[in-house]
Amino acid sequence: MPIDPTQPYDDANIFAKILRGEIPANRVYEDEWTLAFHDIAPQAPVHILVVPKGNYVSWDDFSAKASDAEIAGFARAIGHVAREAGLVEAGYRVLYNIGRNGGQEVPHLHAHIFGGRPLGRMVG
Ligand code: IU
Repeated sequence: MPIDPTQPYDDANIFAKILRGEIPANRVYEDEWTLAFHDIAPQAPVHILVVPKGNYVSWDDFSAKASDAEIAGFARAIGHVAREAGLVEAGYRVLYNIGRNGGQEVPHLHAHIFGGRPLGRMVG
């Protein structure tokens, strides 16, 4: 069920629980700002989720409230994870589902990294 992107942050959401270590995830990377783990229902040979550690529901929330260091750390982590997953040469896709129209289901901002096969064009 897609979420309301303007809802207050709910710290009972599944990614908050993963971030607190309350439930397991197949983690691939962690630093001061970011955690990355394999998606539980992969849509491509590589499907990794990258989440900021701060409590942000949507991109709107993150871009308005996160510090420059958090935003830079998150962006660098996405690049690092894609590189470590061996996706740089063949290419990959980074996707954010935001809110109702975007089809977002987990109310903690996350980037999907897809790779490992041709993904097709989404625009143009
Ligand atoms: P969305 O962008 O909010 O629609 O994507 C949520 C993703 O979280 C989706 O790809 C799920 O397979 C994934 N996921 C997960 O990796 N682990 C979980 O426990 C749950 C969802 I719930």
